[in-house]
Amino acid sequence: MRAGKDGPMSKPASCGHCGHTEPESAQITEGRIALVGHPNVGKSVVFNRLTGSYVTVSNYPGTTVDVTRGIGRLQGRSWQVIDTPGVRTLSPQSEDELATRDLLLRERPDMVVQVADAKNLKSTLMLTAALADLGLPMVLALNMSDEAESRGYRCDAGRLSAILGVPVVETVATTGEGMEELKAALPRAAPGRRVAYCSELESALRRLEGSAAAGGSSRLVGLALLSGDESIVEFLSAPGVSGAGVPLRSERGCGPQPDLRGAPEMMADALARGRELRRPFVRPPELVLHADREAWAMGVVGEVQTRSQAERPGWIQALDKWSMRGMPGYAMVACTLLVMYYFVGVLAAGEGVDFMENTLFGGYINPAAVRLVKAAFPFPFIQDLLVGEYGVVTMALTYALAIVFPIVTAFFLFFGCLEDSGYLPRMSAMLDRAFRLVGLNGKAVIPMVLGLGCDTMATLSTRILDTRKERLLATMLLTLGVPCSAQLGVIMGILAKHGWREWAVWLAAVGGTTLAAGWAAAKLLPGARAPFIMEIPPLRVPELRNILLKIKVRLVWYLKEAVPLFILGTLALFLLDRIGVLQRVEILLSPVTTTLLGLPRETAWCFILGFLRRDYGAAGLFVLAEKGLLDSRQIIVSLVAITLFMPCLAQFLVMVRERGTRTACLISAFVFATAFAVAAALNLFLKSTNLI
Ligand SMILES: Nc1nc2c(ncn2[C@@H]2O[C@H](COP(=O)(O)OP(=O)(O)OP(=O)(O)O)[C@@H](O)[C@H]2O)c(=O)[nH]1
Ligand SMILES: [Mg+2]
Repeated sequence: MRAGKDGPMSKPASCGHCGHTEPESAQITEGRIALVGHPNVGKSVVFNRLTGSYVTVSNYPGTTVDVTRGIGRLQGRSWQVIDTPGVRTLSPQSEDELATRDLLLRERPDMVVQVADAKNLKSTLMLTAALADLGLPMVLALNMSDEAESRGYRCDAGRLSAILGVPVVETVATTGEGMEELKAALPRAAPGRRVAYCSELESALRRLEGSAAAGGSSRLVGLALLSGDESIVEFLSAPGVSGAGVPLRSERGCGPQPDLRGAPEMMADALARGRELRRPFVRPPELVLHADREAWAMGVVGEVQTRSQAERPGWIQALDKWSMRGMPGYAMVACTLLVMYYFVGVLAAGEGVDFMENTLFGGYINPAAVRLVKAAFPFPFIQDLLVGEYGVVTMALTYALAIVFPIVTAFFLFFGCLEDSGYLPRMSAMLDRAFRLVGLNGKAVIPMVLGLGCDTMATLSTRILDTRKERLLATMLLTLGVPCSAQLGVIMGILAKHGWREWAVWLAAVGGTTLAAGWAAAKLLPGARAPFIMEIPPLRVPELRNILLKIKVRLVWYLKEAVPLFILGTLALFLLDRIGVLQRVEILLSPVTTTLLGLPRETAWCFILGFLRRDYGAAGLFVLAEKGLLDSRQIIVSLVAITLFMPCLAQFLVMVRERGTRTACLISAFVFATAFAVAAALNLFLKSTNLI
């Protein structure tokens, strides 16, 4: 079974944060099952269970930001299973929610499995009501029933099923409990019983459905039109959309959809009618709808759920209590960063790299490779190509495997634990105030922290942000001031060998530049900052199996993506060196490297490699620093320049896809100029003050 994703990361294992491969679009399937539900309720775990593949699972809302498809054999038949980004309602607030809503409208999957958090039955049912308005056959999976039980919740699933008119199954996706029952319930999927809204809303809805224009609009589309949901207007107005199977009929089920291609007048009429019918409402229809669904959901909860004495709170609950409270909360953020520094910077980048580089590669692998190559190839050119100064083994593989590999392994381990613990959303809440300074809210902490893992993936995660301005700001700040795991590890490894002053200057230069750029851009860019709303998941002890799986997927991705680029860069350097161009490039760039930044000429190739991958450039500086070719001032200046440097190639390509070519080029040019301007100013400052 395999999985694929509708995104730039859809190539096999093209991103370490996703474990998906190409969709099996060619495979004939019975139909499509969409997994839909609130963020962070276990949809991706269910997807992995149904398809036998792996997509990223983490304990924070917004892990899945794009639609992922896989094939599952259920009840002896092949089905296409679709994992979707989490949605709170079917009136999308962000790009990831939009992807789910549009998928449901455009593709009309044959079945929807609503995956829900059994602890939050009221909000679950409010989404169930919206899905019933969509009219697709559905099954409700009350997931996380282990946690619900431990908190004293009991749900009468049979009674709930009778009320909703759909099969209801209690599951614990992480252990697989209830999964067989879920599979067995799929053939019984049925469209949910619709909620009867207040007469005002129902009559407006009838008039909208009855109008010639929206003669077939499903109840959900009608409600969206009445609610003034701008995204539905955009969706309906998009060329060719109606031909793609928008449910323009009021009947339930998933029968053939009418092809309304070439009916833009009908759309325009429906939109105008929606606007007209909104007018007589005293309270906005969307508020009326929300209140009606809430009242219905509360009534159902009262009928089917009971709560007994919950388990006594343990140490996790105590930690949870302190993690978002003033000083203890900030102290926990500082501790987390400190642990990361010691684990990744001191242990992995110091001890780990020292062992790999000097003992394993320096003592055994490289000398053996030199002997082998010299014996096998009596040609100096080949010998230099493989084991010379710019040799594939002695440079590319040594950098990739001896320097960067131990660092990324440690980082992925630390990061996996952080992701799965549920601490990231708590950190978001604590840092909300700081992020407001740069025109963002705490929600942006997630892409920013993910950027420390991989800026490319983090650029995709900006989809969880609510406004275009926030997505643009976050993309810019990720490119400018957030070093990826490998680069950060190398930087920490270099700085760990120096004193606190070097650390402080690097941090102040990078942090100060990022804050200043964010603050100025927030003032200049039009648009507003959305309020900070994020569900805080329970703190959990990370599951070892998931952490190991994530590390494996990410390391395979690193080896597949980074190592070839390291080899490519080294080959380019080797050839440039051979034809004498490298020295000329070093001379050509010396007005920048030597005069402006006060660095040795050799640093030029580190920056050139930085275009391919920033960690490769940083690894070059690491080696120059080890050889004693850089003094303290030069180390700080070069590290500040490479930290603020351009996005790597992969990040640039994702930026083009997400924000457009023009914006990606503008951001890159701005970041490039800022990196060198700040490094040059820092060089002058350090020279004149003798601070270091
Ligand atoms: N205790 C418990 N934890 C679960 C269960 N199902 C999932 N989880 C955990 O819940 C967290 C979220 O799981 P995901 O599968 O990433 O959730 P999702 O709905 O795909 O989340 P988004 O993609 O962010 O919308 C992870 O830490 C899972 O290990 C369950 O049944 N019980
Ligand atoms: Mg997910």
